[in-house]
Amino acid sequence: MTNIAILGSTGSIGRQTLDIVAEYPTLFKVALLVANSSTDLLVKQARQFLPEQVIIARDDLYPIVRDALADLPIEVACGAHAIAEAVTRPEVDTVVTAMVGYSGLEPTIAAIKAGKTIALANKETLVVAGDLITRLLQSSRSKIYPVDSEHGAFWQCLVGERHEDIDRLLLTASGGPFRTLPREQLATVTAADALKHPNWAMGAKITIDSATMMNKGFEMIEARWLYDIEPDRITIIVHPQSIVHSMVEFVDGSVKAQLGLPDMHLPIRYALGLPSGRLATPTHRMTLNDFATLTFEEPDRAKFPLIDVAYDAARRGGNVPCVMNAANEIAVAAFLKGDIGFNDIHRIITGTMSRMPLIPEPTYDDYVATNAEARQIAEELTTNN
Ligand code: MN3
Repeated sequence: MTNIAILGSTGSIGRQTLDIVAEYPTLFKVALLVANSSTDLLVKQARQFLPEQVIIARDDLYPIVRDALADLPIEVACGAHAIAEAVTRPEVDTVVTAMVGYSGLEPTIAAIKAGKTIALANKETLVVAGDLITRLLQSSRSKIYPVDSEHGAFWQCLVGERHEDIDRLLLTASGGPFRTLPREQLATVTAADALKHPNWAMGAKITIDSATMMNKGFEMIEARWLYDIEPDRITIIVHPQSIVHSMVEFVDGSVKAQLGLPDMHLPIRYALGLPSGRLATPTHRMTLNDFATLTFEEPDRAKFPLIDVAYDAARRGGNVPCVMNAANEIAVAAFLKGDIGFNDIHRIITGTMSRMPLIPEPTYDDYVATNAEARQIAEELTTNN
């Protein structure tokens, strides 16, 4: 029996993780549920899965959750520090990090230091501080298993392979909702347009990241740290059907691909099965006849300039990807509110990156300070628009 902590249980990945827990009641038990602000769903999940502890991140919502669970023997807490403490408790084996953005960093570090297994859905953790996380993993018995479909695909393609036999990683991308839209029209698209993802049902933030293709830049950086491959050996390929979840090309010219339906339950199930093996399921079979045509194309780097911004940030390293991530969080939130246009996201990110000094080898405190400062600059660029 594996005891699971789910950080971000009311979001898309969190809810699908609970589907898997319910599917295998003899394998998994929920030890901890954490949500940012969705109190009703958090309470409902707590009543169904009966964890030892429930945490609501926002302090002001604490009384609502506490009162709603008062009749049950569930400990209720609030705030970021409670989350970082809870993931280190002995009753937790695996931490599913499915919260949004920078907030994933602190609890992930705490969980690694405590030797927990991490099922990593919060890619921003590796974007912001991949070097720090990698160093911490080297001095811990903690393991990171990726929940992202592309990185789960790399994992599966690399089973039984030697690191020196990898030539490059081929990172597939759906291309998002604006793949075929003429570039001139991007200036006037709305948040509602951007939220219509063609293949994947996801949360709002990652869906906008997918529309700008910042998400693919993040995933390139995530892969760089997970698989110890330089950014220039990771190639983004647009594959609109999202059936090939990613590929690895080896030094002999052979390419391995992992295929599956575009359903996040698959990579979550695979990550939760590691390191033992795959979790059998009667559902989710793919009929290849339904996908007789699989197509691949180059990403349009002029239309989606954040791809090159991400490669540039990855090559420069240090605190640069942290700055990029912070500015992106501010810009995406402003775009979702309708305060800025789609192309302003790129303007705010590059504007923030040009104003922030490089710290080549940041400490954890440097990352905290960089994140705060970059957010402030990005806010200024958002309002002076
Ligand atoms: Mn992905």
